Amino acid sequence: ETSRIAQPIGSALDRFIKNNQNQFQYASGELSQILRDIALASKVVNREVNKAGLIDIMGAVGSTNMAGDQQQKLDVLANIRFTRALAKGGEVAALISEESETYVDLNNDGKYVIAIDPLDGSSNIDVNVSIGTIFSVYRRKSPAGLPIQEEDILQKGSEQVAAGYILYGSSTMLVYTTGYGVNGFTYEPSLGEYFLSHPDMQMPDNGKIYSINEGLSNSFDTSVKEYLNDCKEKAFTARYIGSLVADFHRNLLKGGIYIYPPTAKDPKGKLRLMYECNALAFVAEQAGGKASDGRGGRILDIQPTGLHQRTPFFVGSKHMVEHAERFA
Ligand code: P6P
Repeated sequence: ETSRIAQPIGSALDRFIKNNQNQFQYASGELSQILRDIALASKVVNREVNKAGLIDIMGAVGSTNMAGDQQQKLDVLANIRFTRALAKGGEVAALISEESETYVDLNNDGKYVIAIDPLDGSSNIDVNVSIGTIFSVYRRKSPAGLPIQEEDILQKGSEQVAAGYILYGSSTMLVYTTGYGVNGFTYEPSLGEYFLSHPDMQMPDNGKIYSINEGLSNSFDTSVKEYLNDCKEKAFTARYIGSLVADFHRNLLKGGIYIYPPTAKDPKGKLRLMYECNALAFVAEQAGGKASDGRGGRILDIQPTGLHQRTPFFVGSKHMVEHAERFA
């Protein structure tokens, strides 16, 4: 394993973006500005997540979000931070967020649309388990300067021009793709900078880790039950953190599959297409992995019909997803 020496001190993320400008749509630097805005907001959220136990921002605010989750104070804080950072950048026309029922108009002159889950898995904060931010970037279809149209908002995942996540874990990482591979940056809080720690991330083609909430298995389709039995016959390892970004990230590094299948409670699956699955599907494919609905339907090909629609989600090592699909 070559030692991953972090880049020299200085805004390594900025330098990486500048050096890879050709990988960003339109060399005008708008997309790279969006990534800088997201990185900046993540530094503020990281600080708030890390001190959540110390000040009264724990617990629920007594309202629920579109996922039906008890809105955590940090959910709301994170949504404000990312919305503000993206609004200030001026490049974003509209924002789709788990925390908002409708999309948020930011700037008609903006050329991009962002879908974001500002803090996924936030119910884990109280028990100090890793959580994440998930984001997708789309170019708007309608001309800049006009009001946002539905065609700008309900775009297939294959239309993403960038996507990624921030994992607030034992260390905080920013992992993203602009369609030219996947790169991981580790945050150094004492310097307030992200450093390129995982260049050109590749998801192992195969693996022996499966991530699924087996507590719900009585309501799984037979095909999922049969696949899980196959994993157990092969003595695979069950790892389920209950925080999508953390489970996804571990599988990206070590190989594995994450499954959120249809259940009695969520017949279409629990996870949201626009701001959870599409981004991770783009990252997975760019790292050599696969993301489907478990029946051969490519996540990135799904034409959305609603901002908060759900989809079954099978994502991870290519051969593991393909094998799981054979049981369907
Ligand atoms: P369950 C968190 O609420 C989340 O959206 C994902 O981060 C996580 O993988 C999943 O839901 C956990 O859901 O039903 O297993 O508790």
